[in-house]
Amino acid sequence: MCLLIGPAGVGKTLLLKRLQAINFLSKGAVNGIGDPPTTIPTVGTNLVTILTGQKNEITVRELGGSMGPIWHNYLKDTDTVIYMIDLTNRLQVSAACIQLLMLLSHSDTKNLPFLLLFNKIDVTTAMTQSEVQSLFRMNGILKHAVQKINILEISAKSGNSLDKVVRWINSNHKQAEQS
Ligand SMILES: Nc1nc2c(ncn2[C@@H]2O[C@H](COP(=O)(O)OP(=O)(O)OP(=O)(O)O)[C@@H](O)[C@H]2O)c(=O)[nH]1
Ligand SMILES: [Mg+2]
Repeated sequence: MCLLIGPAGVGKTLLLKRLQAINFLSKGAVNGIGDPPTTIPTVGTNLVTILTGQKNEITVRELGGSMGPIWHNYLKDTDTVIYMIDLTNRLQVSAACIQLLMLLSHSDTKNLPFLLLFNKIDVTTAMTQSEVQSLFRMNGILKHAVQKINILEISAKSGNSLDKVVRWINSNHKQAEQS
């Protein structure tokens, strides 16, 4: 199972709705993706199954932003972690950074592939690469982390790069689970 974490309002539920509604395996799927469906803040967790290959389905568990402090209770069945950050929310940066560092330093995550998602790149006031670099000290975080970390800039609203998210989930998912 893939665990999707991040502070409140970063776009986790919208991402899952998009991944469920759109088949990103077929070329050109992102064209005409349509208006984003409405979301409400997630209470507890939100379990969603998405198609990641012609015959592959993977379950993703969103932990609502308010569940932040107890994320470690959900690591047991987790084989990949996605951490989402809102590029438009500068007030949330320090909390997001602390939570990310706690996740990366927890002993139970040391063998788990990590995907860092910077969401809402469709917004013109979104933080730029260099702002992210200085506010989050990304180089330092990546240098000291033991996990394999990939980074994507996406828009759950416009659909930008969501196909890459699906591919990442699929290729980092542990097939051994079933055997
Ligand atoms: N402009 C823009 N808005 C987005 C994007 N992704 C999500 N949103 C909006 O951000 C708000 C919060 O989205 P949610 O998906 O509910 O956020 P969440 O991370 O699930 O929040 P919690 O469940 O409370 O932790 C909604 O109004 C979304 O429409 C994006 O890529 N661009
Ligand atoms: Mg949610």
